[in-house]
Amino acid sequence: MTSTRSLTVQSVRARPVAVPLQRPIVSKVGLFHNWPLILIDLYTEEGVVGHSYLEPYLAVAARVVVPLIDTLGAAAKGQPVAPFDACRRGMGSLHLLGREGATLIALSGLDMAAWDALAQAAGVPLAVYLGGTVGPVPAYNSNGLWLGPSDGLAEEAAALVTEGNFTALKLRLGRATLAEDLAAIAAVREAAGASVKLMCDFNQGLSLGEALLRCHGLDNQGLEWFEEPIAYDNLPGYVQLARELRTPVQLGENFYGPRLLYQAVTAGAGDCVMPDMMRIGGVSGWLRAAAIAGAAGIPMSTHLYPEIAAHLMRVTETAHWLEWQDWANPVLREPFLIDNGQLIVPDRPGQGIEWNEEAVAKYAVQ
Ligand code: SMN
Ligand code: MG
Repeated sequence: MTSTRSLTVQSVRARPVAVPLQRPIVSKVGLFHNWPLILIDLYTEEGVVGHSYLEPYLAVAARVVVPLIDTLGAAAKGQPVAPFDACRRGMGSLHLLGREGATLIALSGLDMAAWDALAQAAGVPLAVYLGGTVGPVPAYNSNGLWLGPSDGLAEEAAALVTEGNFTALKLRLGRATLAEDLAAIAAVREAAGASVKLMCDFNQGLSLGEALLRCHGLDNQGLEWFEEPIAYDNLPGYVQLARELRTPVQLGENFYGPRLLYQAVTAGAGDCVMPDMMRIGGVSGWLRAAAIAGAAGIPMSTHLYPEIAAHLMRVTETAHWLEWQDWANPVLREPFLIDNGQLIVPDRPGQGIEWNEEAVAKYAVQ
């Protein structure tokens, strides 16, 4: 007996775009004026089209990731839309290229589109399809406060709070001196209000020795967390930082797959985790990672991808903070809404995203 709700893959389309950023990213991972996205559409024989996007940081990444998506999509033609099966098959076919990097990024993009298609076919929001409900998700505004000149921080902090009545902001740290980091925190607090929570992100910019000095120097600042002070895969270094510091140590946006999260959690390398959808393995990878974090009692936050991440936070046992960035808004027909510092999961089938095709044509990358 075949289920009336089963879906079959017909084809996959992946289109690179580069959207303008309202506030350029000035960070230890690079300077960006535009933000590249890869828009994925998964067409099914039943007429449902699953959507997802990837944020590969570098425009050049599309040259590697798009052909991988095309290859996986062609191989999936005629197969049921079954993300866990597709993940196993995809890994099996691509493992010779390695299980991480572009391989997992391409698989994650297809995985998110597949879950979107399934929830759409069921006629319910993804959060509901996964056994949860739609509603608000506590978010912090991560749209600014980069490592640019510090004299602009106060004004920007005030504007970032106002954008959605936010109660929490992320500030990038790791300036030349401890005094400069302390001054940046003071300027943001003064402008945003003392009650606003501050996450801080070093983007792996410090050596272990520098991180120990800098983070001890900032440990009395009441920051929400120290994110990625050192290279993401230096787990012994993270163990030491987490042991020595009172401020929670946050990492995870660079974990490729749930196994790396498992290794970090079991090693005690950090106090909280924040997987990234394109590296953890899409929705399937997130669900597996969330089970590990939940069993360990480790708070789990999101990294980028606020729309699909919001659905997942509604079903994540140790859900902590959603990272809000509006960077995909220019190509979304109906951007998600923020209300009182919370991202509202819309009551629409699937993930709830459709492309604004005029904008997609405008920002297309050839
Ligand atoms: C970040 C994200 C995207 C670009 C640069 C830096 C950062 C974060 O690591 O966590 O938001
Ligand atoms: Mg980060």
